[in-house]
Amino acid sequence: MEAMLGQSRRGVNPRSGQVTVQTQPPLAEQETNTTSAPHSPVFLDKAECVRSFSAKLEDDRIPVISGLAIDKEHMFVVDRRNFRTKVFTHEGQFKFDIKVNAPWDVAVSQTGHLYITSWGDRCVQVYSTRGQQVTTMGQGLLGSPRGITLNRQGHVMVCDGRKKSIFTFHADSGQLLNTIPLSMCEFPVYITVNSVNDNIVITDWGSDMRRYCVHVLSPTGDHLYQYNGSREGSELWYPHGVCTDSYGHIFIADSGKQRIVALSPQGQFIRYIVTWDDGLLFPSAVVINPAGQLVVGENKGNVKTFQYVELKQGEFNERLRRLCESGKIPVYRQRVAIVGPYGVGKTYLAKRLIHEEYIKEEDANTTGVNIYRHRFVVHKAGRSCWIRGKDDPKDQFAQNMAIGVQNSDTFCEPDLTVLDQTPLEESLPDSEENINNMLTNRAAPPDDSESPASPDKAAAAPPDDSESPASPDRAAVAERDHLDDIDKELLEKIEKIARGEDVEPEKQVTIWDFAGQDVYYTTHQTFLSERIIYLLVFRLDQDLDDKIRVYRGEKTLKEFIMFWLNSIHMHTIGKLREEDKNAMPYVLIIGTHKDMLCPQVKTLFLSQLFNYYHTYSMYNLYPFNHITLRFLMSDLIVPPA
Ligand SMILES: Nc1nc2c(ncn2[C@@H]2O[C@H](COP(=O)(O)OP(=O)(O)OP(=O)(O)O)[C@@H](O)[C@H]2O)c(=O)[nH]1
Ligand SMILES: [Mg+2]
Repeated sequence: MEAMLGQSRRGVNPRSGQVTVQTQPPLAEQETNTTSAPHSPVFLDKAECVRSFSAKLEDDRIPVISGLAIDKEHMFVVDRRNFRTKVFTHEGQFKFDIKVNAPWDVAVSQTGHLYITSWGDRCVQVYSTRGQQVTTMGQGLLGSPRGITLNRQGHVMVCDGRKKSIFTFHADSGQLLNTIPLSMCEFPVYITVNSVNDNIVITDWGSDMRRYCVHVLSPTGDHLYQYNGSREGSELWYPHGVCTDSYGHIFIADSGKQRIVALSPQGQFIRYIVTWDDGLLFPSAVVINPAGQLVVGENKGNVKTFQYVELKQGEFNERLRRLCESGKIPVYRQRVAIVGPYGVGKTYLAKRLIHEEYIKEEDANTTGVNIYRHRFVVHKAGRSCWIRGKDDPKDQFAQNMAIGVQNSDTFCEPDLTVLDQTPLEESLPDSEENINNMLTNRAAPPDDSESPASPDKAAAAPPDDSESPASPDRAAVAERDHLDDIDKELLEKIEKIARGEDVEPEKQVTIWDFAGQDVYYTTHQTFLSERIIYLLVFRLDQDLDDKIRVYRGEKTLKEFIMFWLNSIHMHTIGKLREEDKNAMPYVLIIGTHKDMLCPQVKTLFLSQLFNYYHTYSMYNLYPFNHITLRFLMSDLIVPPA
C-alpha cells in the first residue's frame, strides 16, 4: 500500500496533467494524515433540525440553491435560478443580495471577501461581504467554474468542470498559483479542502450515473481514493456539495437520493445524517457553521441547520455561557393560562382557540390542568399573532386577542377583522359605546343612566337577534384605524399563512387550561409566571355579588376576581423589571355565556365590572394594573340556523 501510494505521488505531474489513479483501495488501509484530527464526537442517532428558513424572496422564482458559505455573522446563499447570491443572518433574516451572471458557488474569507463563481462570465467575481464589487479572477482562463473553496493558506481553489482542473488563485492579487488536473473525473463540480488533513474532496457527476462519485486527493493532487456508495449497496446519485467538519468528517449532499452521507476522514462510510424520511428534499449545498452544525441548502430554496453530534459537556457549557452573555436567546413560545371559577367555559374557550370540538363527556370538570399546544406566528419585533393552523387562518377571535395583547396601544375593540370585512359575531351594539370608551379610556366614568336597574336575567333570555352589529361606517373606520396601526409585516405574515406559505419564525403557544374547582388552587399557584398571558374567565350572566359554592362555603364572583388577580400579582411581580411592574403580566377579562343574556344585562355587567376596576385602580391596588384595557366576549354556543 505504502509503495503504491508512493508510486502514485511520484507519478503525479500537475503541469502535464498526468495522474496515477488508485481506484478504491481497501479503505481501512488508506493512508491519510489524520494526526491533527480532534477526538471524534458521538453522532446523534437522529440529527435534529434546529433552524430552517426559505431563501425565497418576494419576487423570486422558486430558488435553486447551488452554493452556501458562512462567516460569523452571515450566511451567503447562491440561488442560481434567480441569478443572485443572497445574504442572510444565521437566523434567516434577509439583508441584501448580489447579482452575478449565472452564479454557482460561493466561498467567504476571513478577510471579509466573497468569491462567487460565475459560469456565465467564466470567472470568479470578488465582492466584499458588505456587497461591494472588488475584482474578478480567472477571466480568459476558466472554462466552467463551479465549486469554490479556500484552502488553509487562504488561497482560492476553483473546480472547473469543463477544463477538469482545480485552479488555485492568490486571494488578493488573483494571480494563478497552481493548477491540479483532474483527469480521473468526468465532470468535477464541487470542491472542499478537509480542514483536518488538507485533502481535496471533489464531487464528480460522471458521464453516466454509474460514474457519480467523490474523489479524494492529497493536498498536492495525488488521487487517494474515491467513494461512490457501492460498498453500502446504495450508490450516490448526483452528488452535489461537499464539506468537512473540524473532525475531518466528509459530508456529501447526495442530491438524487435526498440524503447527506457522512464519511470518516479516511473515506469510510459512517451514516446518513439526514434523509428524505426526515423531510430533506434534494440537498445541493452543505457547509458547517461556526457552532459546528451542518447547514444544508435544498434545491427548492430552504436552508436547514442540523445538530448532528452530541455536544460535549464543555462545549455545552461554553455555548450556554456565550448565549447568557449575549443576552439574546429568542424564545418563540408563549404560555397562556385560562383561569377563573369552575363551570364558566374555560375548557370550551381553550378548545375553541385550538379549533377542537368540545365534548361534554370528556371535557367538563377539568382535573388539575390541561395543556394544549398550538402554532402561532411571532413578529420579528417580538409581537405575536395566533393562528389556528394553516387550514383556518382566519380565527379572528384569537388573532384579535393576541394582537390586542401584544400591541396594547393599537387595539380598540374586539370586533375588528384583520383579513376581511366581516364583522365578528361578538360585535358590540352601539348602545354600549360609552362602556367601550371606558374600556379604552379609564377617565370616562360609566353612564349609569343607560343601565337598566333590574334586568331579568333569571329568565335567561335567548340570543337577541335584534342586537345591531356595529354600523358599517363605524366598522369601516375602526377597520381602517386598526389596519393602519398594526405593523404591516405582521399583517403580511398573517396573509402569507392564509395563502399557505411558510412564515418564519413560527413556533408554539401552549394553552394551560386550569381546573376551576377551588380544591386545586393551592397547586395552581406553582405554575404562575410573569411571562404568561392570563385569560380570566367569568360568566356574563352572573352578578359580581352572586355567590358561588366552593369546597368550604361560598365565594362571591368579586372574591374570585380578587383571588385570581392577587394570586397572579403576588406570584409574578417579584421577578419583573421595575418598569414592567405595573403592566405585566397581561390579564385579559373574558366573559362567556353571552347567549344567556339580553343586551341590557350585558351592559349592566360591564358597567359593574369596570366600575369595580376603576374604583380599585384609583386606590392604587396593584393587582388591577395588570388588566389590559379591553374586554372580550366569547359567544361560544352557535345559535341554531
Ligand atoms: N350557554 C353557554 N354555555 C357555555 C358557554 N361556554 C361554555 N358553556 C358550557 O358550560 C359548561 C362548562 O364549560 P367548561 O368549559 O367545561 O367549563 P370550565 O370553566 O372549564 O369548568 P371547570 O373545568 O370545571 O373549571 C359546558 O357545558 C359548556 O357547554 C357559553 O358561552 N354559553
Ligand atoms: Mg375545564
